[in-house]
Amino acid sequence: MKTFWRKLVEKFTPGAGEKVDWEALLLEADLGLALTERLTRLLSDEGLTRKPREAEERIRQELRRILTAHTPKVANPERPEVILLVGVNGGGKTTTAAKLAFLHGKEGKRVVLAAADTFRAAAVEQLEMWARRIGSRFVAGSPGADPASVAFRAHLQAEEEKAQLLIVDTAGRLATKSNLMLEAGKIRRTLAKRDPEAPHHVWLVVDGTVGTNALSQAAEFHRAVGLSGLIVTKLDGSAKGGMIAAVQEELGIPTVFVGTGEKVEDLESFDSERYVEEFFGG
Ligand SMILES: Nc1nc2c(ncn2[C@@H]2O[C@H](COP(=O)(O)OP(=O)(O)OP(=O)(O)O)[C@@H](O)[C@H]2O)c(=O)[nH]1
Ligand SMILES: [Mg+2]
Repeated sequence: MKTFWRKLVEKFTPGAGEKVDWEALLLEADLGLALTERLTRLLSDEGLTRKPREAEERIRQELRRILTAHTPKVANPERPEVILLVGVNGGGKTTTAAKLAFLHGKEGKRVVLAAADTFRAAAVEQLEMWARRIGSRFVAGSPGADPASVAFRAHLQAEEEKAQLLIVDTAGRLATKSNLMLEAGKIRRTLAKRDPEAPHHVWLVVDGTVGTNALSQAAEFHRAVGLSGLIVTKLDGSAKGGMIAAVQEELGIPTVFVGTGEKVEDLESFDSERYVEEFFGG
């Protein structure tokens, strides 16, 4: 996502001394309608629309402010911290589950990976293969089993084994499939029966290359299951990443990690300072 900003500024500046079309530029940077409108109004109110340098600085300031407005929740160390991953097909949930397990495993935590995607046999095998490679514990259900029961059993096992972290991978689903969205809600409620604080995190995994479509995905999943964070994957590709600020602005959901490749180590904690710098071209 490193050089798109300069290209957009060029594209939307008709000529020397002329007005930059900020609205079109910001929309194309995937900042979404609400944030784009607010920023455009701000630039115009402050008389910056014809001053590209100052305008850019003002946008930079505003993005920084939006993105540093959150503080992560601290989990109770007595019980396993539970991460539930949800999202549409192919966003990168299973890969991200493995990446998270690897990251926390490196910190010395005992991690259990649960394959609550009982829809596709290949999905279970995919996670099992990762678990074996990373050295994480692995829990799965039989094909067609209730995903909520897999999550329940995985929590039981994580507690028995005194694991510090349980990561629950789920089947990809479209928000329009109401039965599947209800299923995601059921997984969430079932985990809460084991521990009222669980799941501590419900993170939506979205493919960064889908642009502002990520915003509608986030809105729909948030309505159905309630999200506490966003993981944006495939930022190593053509993604502009503007949706990270858009989702924070419109839904108040912080981005917690970003995926930067297909390898297990290609996951980074979201760093808002770095994000803002890279957004404008590093
Ligand atoms: N380049 C790149 N590829 C990624 C990243 N994260 C995941 N992928 C790839 O995206 C594809 C889909 O990833 P999965 O983890 O299987 O996605 P999923 O959300 O579990 O998919 P379903 O289970 O079908 O819903 C795989 O080929 C991954 O290697 C990333 O950060 N960068
Ligand atoms: Mg998967």
